[in-house]
Amino acid sequence: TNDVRSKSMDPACQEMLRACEKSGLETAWDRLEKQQPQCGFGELGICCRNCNMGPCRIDPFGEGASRGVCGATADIIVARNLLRSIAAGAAAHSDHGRDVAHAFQLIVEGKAPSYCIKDPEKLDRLMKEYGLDSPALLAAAIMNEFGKQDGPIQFTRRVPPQRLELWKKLGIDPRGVDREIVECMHRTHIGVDNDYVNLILHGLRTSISDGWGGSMIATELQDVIFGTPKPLFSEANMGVIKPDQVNLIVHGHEPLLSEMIVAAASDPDMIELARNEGAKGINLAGICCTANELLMRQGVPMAGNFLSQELIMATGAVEAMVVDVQCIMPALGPLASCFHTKFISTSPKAKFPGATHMEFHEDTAGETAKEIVRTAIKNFRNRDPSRVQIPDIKTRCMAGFSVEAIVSALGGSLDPLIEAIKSGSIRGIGAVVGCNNPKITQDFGHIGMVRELIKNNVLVLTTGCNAQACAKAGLLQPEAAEKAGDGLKGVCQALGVPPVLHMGSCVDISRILVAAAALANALGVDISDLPAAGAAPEWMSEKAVSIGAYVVSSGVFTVLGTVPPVMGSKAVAELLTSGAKDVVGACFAVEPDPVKAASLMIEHIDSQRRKLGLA
Ligand code: NFS
Repeated sequence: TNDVRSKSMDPACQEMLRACEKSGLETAWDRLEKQQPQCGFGELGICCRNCNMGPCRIDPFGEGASRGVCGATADIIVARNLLRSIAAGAAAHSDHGRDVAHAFQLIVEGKAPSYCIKDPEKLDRLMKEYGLDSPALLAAAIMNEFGKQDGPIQFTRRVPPQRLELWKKLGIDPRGVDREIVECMHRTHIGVDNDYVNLILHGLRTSISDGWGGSMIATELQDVIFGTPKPLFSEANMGVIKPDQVNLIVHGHEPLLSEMIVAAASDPDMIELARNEGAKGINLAGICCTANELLMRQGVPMAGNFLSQELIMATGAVEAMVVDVQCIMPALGPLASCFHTKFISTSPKAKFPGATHMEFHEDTAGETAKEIVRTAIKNFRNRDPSRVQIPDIKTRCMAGFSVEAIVSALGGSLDPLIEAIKSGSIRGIGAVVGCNNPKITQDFGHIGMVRELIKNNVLVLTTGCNAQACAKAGLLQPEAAEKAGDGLKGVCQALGVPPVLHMGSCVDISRILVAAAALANALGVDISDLPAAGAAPEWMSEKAVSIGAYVVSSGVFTVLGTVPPVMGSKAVAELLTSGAKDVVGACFAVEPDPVKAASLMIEHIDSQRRKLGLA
């Protein structure tokens, strides 16, 4: 039991980890153990496989090779590897954004009959922002952001003027989403960019095309199509899985598919079919950012975050786990074969061993969703009740805090928030986001940091797997205000909101950027002047690398809880953790201890307050 406690602090996950151990089911934690010791060169970022003269590696102790065959030093290799990670992360977010933009275009053209426009007001606002007067023109203009050659990406113009000037001066105002990502691959090819500063500057540019480009496009158009989130209540953790119903778990990232499944699962014909099969109904729950998307707009409960995925399947009560793209462990295939669970892949971009592929296309989305739901229902009779174990643990949570919802909760403007910050009842803002990583006890980094921040009157904005960790730990309930410092507590209680505001999925970190820009503009300062800090306490994905880069590029000091593979180059590590401050007005810090990391954020917030002349 001591052992499961070091793996996860979530009691439901602990229970399932024990169950897996007992039945000999392997999980990510076991596989991490089998990887020990992990490659030291890889950890430091000083191995290079970019050409076939290699693979090369640099001796970190200075005794062996100090250059690769081409002559690349540790600085060059580390910077190139970092750039490729940013490219992959930005590509993932932006390809998601492209899919949404494409769907939007089909909807506008009347070619995706399963969808409609749920937020026409937001659509109007976007048309105005683009200076266009028809949805078709807007769709074309947004699609064009990806392939643009010379910029600008429209949403980058949402930043305060000082920030835009700085980006232009540094040459990192992105020219087009795809162009920057392609250029990452070009520059890191053998014999192209071999200046670590030049490489990293392009990394910043690419990441900006993600945060203020691809990700923001995904968020904005998802709001237009599926509705802009409003505050609502739901539940989180494995206790949302129901023993007497067909359990359909949606996992991945893009709401294009999962929203259709929500609709299909509430179809009376489907519910009747489920009853005929002996189930009391159809129960839908989410994992990873699909969960966040469906929670934010539909109140669908969340079964768990990234490291919960295998454990949720291991409950034996899942009729179908439906996935699209990103953060889906290929381990789910072999695991599904130990149960009756159908593991269903849906994206032409993401197939998995052991999965049934039911390909999803916008024009036939509703039909495919129904077929998937039917498959899950038909599978109910194959469930083996003797193998079902569902931890009886779930927590109430409040979500749905889009920027629009926050502004409306504040009575129509951000002024009350600004006043609360000025008066010091709210000391500052902490954006805490990102993954789980089995190198850190699941949720321990998230919860330790968030608790410390709210205790010190820092209002926390959350997305991604951090939001789910907070939900599971009860921090997304208005009652959690009790755990906040007096100032923050008062504000939350007056508004009836939790001290930790769930703003959505990881592409929805774009909402945090929009909020930061609005706050900065209202105060007449740059984002880098705000009493705000970011953190990713348990990050693991390349998407998180891109996020970290665009958050820092936007001017927000950011603390990472797991060590990025850059320590093999003193120069790069120093640029990221201090030099960047003189370039973009913000930098990274690395601190695995969540309470210490929170202190770094609070110190930063306090020094920003002093600079703004606030007590
Ligand atoms: Ni974000 Fe969402 Fe979670 Fe990490 Fe993966 S789900 S897009 S990458 S693991 S926070």
